[in-house]
Amino acid sequence: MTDSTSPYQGFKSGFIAIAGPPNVGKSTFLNAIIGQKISITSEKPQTTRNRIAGISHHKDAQLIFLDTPGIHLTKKTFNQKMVDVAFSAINDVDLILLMVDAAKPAPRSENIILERLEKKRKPPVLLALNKIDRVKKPDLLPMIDKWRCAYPFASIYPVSAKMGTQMDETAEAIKALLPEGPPYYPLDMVTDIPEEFILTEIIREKVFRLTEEEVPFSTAVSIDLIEEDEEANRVRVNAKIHVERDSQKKIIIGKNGSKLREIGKAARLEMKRLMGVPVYLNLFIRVEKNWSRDARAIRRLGY
Ligand SMILES: Nc1nc2c(ncn2[C@@H]2O[C@H](COP(=O)(O)OP(=O)(O)OP(=O)(O)O)[C@@H](O)[C@H]2O)c(=O)[nH]1
Ligand SMILES: [Mg+2]
Repeated sequence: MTDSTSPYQGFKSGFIAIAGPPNVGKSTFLNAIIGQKISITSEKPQTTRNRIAGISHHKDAQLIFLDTPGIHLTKKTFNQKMVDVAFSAINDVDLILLMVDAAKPAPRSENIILERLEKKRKPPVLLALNKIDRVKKPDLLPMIDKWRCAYPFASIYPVSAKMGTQMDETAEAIKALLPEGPPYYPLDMVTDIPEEFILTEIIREKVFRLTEEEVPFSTAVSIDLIEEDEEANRVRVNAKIHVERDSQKKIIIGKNGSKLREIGKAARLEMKRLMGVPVYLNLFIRVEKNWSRDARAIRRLGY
């Protein structure tokens, strides 16, 4: 209901943390609801490592979504850091969008999330059952009933971030749950992350998608140079791929440099799409022994 005495005239705004276990489609959902790719995605878990804001502008609302790393049980220093990032992002928001994979039986990590939320009992939690394109219709209602018993959710929405199913409906439900407030960000802003960070993420995504086993998880990327060459109408980017072992460096380079070329080409094309000009990308590989176990190295690499 619109309160005529409200300074915001019914305009809704607020922060929504997208949280949940790894690989359930949180980043895919963020990109779909923003209508632009700002957060990297992959078939592997633990793709997202930082809190990434995406701003969705409506005529009567501004929804600021925070994509977060997947919450999971772990003993590894770096993974624990990622989980901490996720929990700290859900601390200070107006709404939590808890996302789970509807096509999978619930793993334990959902329980640790619900237990934490239970203790706080605020803010409201909207449950999104994602990947319903993979669920048989008759299975859906019993699943919703099961979740309804697990926690007092503000509402439950079956969605498919990949297919774009029920996205508008979910956005409307989110809007209804937000307080009235001002638009916090300028109307042309879609994210708060700097371009340099997006470039590192693009490269990291290609490593995630094009390498296997422990290699993606041992990879971090840093940018050494972004230089606009106005005359040639292109941008030069020098970046470093950090890995933990010599064997991983070999894998990323590949036979006669083929893997590195593949990573470079995929990254370059996406950078061109993002920046609107051709990109000349130079990739270097550096072995930083066991960086993911060393808190200082983790910080140095931007986490
Ligand atoms: N079938 C199907 N696949 C989906 C859907 N949404 C996401 N995916 C796929 O699920 C995988 C994981 O997606 P991400 O968006 O990277 O998942 P995430 O939750 O952000 O993962 P982390 O960052 O690792 O926690 C990718 O292969 C996506 O294409 C969906 O609605 N349906
Ligand atoms: Mg993600």
